[in-house]
Amino acid sequence: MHSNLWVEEIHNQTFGTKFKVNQVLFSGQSEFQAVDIVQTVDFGRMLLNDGLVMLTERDEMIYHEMMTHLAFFVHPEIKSVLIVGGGDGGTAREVGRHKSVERMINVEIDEMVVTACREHLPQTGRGFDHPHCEVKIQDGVKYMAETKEKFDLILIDSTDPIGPAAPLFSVEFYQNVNRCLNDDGIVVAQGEGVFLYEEEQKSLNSILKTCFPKTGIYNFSNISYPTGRWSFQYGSKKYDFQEDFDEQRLLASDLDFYYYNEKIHRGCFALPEFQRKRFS
Ligand code: AG3
Repeated sequence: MHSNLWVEEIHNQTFGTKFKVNQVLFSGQSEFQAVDIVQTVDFGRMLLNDGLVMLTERDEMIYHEMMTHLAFFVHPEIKSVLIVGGGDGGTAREVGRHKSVERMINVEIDEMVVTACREHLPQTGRGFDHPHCEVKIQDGVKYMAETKEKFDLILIDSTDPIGPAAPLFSVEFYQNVNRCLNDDGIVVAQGEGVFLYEEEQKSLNSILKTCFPKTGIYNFSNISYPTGRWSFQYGSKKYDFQEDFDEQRLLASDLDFYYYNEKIHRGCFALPEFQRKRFS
């Protein structure tokens, strides 16, 4: 037991989020990034890639539910899902809760993340055990450029646009995403932070607008990411996340959520004025 061990995510050398830690469970350097799993005192186990907080057990449900479930209550029947990134398994776990899903492929570039999470982060790692989930250790950009398969839903569960995830934030990548979506398909992507990531939010939004007729951004709050206010962004060929929300289907569903509900679905699109102006 270390008496004074902390991990700190520093943003821009000016702002930090700090967590007290009991124990380091895994620490490795892959071909792509540093991968650490630590036991925090108050927030369960935590995954960090290159020192950036990817998740904690205490609040990962918020991120993974908000990444996954809105699309499922907008599109009438999602049968095939591709996850790009998501090496911790949390997104696969949430997708696997929907009975309509017949096929789920999770393409993750870094095998070390998958192996370490399966061993040290079963809360999310067990997501990969779903019978329909196929994990491919492969570069998502290359996979997207080469695959002939089409999907109803593509989820881009990436880290920030630095390091291995940088090519995921490009028009070329989203043109391939568009090509691999069925005619009523949807893409949802990790949309960066509301307060400290203005440029990242803007650039992803303009990429999505270039590639899709319908786009949108929605917010959620968590503990773990810098400033605790974060977004997802979607691109869609047919459905609008607000107009085409099937509230009755959500109310009738027997899924039990930690964060997501019908009021959150409607409310998460309400952007503060400073953020709304970014996208006009
Ligand atoms: N994806 C990372 C979200 C961005 C976190 N950024 C940061 N801490 N600066 C999380 C992967 C969860 N499946």
